[in-house]
Amino acid sequence: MTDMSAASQIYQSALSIIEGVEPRIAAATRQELADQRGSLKLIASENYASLPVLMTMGTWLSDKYAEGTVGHRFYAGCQNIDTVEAVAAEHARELFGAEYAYVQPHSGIDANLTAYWAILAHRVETPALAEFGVKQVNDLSEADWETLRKRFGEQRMLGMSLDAGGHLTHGFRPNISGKMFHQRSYGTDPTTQLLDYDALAAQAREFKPLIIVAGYSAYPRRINFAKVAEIAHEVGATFMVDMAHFAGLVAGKVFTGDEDPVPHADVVTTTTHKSLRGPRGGMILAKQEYAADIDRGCPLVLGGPLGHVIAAKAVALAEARTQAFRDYAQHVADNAHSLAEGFLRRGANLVTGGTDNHLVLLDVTSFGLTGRQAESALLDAGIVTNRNAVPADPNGAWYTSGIRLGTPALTTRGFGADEFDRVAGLIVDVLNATTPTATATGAPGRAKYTLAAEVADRTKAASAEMLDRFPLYPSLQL
Ligand code: DSN
Repeated sequence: MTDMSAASQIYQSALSIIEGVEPRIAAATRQELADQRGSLKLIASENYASLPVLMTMGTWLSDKYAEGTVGHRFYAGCQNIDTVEAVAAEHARELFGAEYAYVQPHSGIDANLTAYWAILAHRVETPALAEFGVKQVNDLSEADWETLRKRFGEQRMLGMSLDAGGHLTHGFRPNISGKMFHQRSYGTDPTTQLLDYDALAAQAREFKPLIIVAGYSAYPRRINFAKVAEIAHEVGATFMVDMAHFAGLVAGKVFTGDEDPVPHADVVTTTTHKSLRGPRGGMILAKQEYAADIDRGCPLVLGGPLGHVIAAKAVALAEARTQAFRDYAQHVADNAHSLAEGFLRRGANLVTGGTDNHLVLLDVTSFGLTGRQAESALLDAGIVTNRNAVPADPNGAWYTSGIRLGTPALTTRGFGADEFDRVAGLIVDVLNATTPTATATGAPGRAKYTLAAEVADRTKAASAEMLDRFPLYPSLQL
């Protein structure tokens, strides 16, 4: 057990030392703690890492360059980073039952980019090298290299559409994946808003992608990964799952069997800081046949590994192996259910009519608001959320018609089903008290609004009562 009064002293001392060098950074760090303590954090992709995880990031492991992999580095003196990386990878393999784990990616985007290049290397580059009779790309003639570069650019990817809850890194134009691949999207059934596996299968048969990506950042339902794997393998695609949002539910054994992506996918990517509750970072799990290509991630795509963050990943993964974490993961899902029921009971509309994971997507059009207005009004009342498109969103990706809400962070503080039901009530009250401001022509605006001040005050008081009962880092006297 960590001596938490010692933790308090450590952070007090660290902040005083930082204050002596750059007081604005110490002040912003203190203020961030105060802000996080004082608001209802419902951003589905955020959490609060444990003090051991946070402390592990604040060390001289940051100072070492270690490009390469364990035991095979481009720098001397990497024995301690080797230990750190090997421990993190061992925990990841054992926790998720993966054949192989790569713990170096700095973020989810980096993990996906590394995975895509590894899949391209495995599926396109390696066969081309054999075809051209060489062992490595440097041995290719200029003409053969041009042929291979062209082949990289011809590959196809099938991913979930953004308005159904997919992620930019699944082949969309604002992300480099959209510039690398010809992309098509699969969506959800227009009536049920649930993933349409038959339509996905039909698209896969017609489009014949190199990669099918499953996973989401705003779809409030579980996915049957066994079914998608069957489709992918029928059409000869590599099946990749981006479990960034729900890795904690996989680690905590809430998603098992067909809902656990690891046994079914060829490659699984994730972040480590969302429901998994670790440091900010990324990770890749894969079948052994992809290991050698993923190991080339640094320096192929990634900058030097962050030893201090990989160490914190190891600590977080060790925490995720405990029964306490499994209980936490179950509470995350139970609390999302309670939040959803709270909305439905109060007459609000939810995309797909509910949730069975860690997030809820509230359609705010019935309140006469855009997602942007709802997001801002909720923030004025001390509730931190983010706006999100809903399927076939009439307000587009900027203003949107939805608010995405997740339970991982407040569940870490100790909120239970009753508190989440109350949170649903507070949100409905705020949205009912928010009125769009008309534009100069008299049409309803999409950004500006007014919120009744007494409702904002009442909401802050009700939130403060719950936040006081479930303090963040209670042993930290800062
Ligand atoms: N930023 C993460 C999220 O909010 O879902 C994913 O990119």
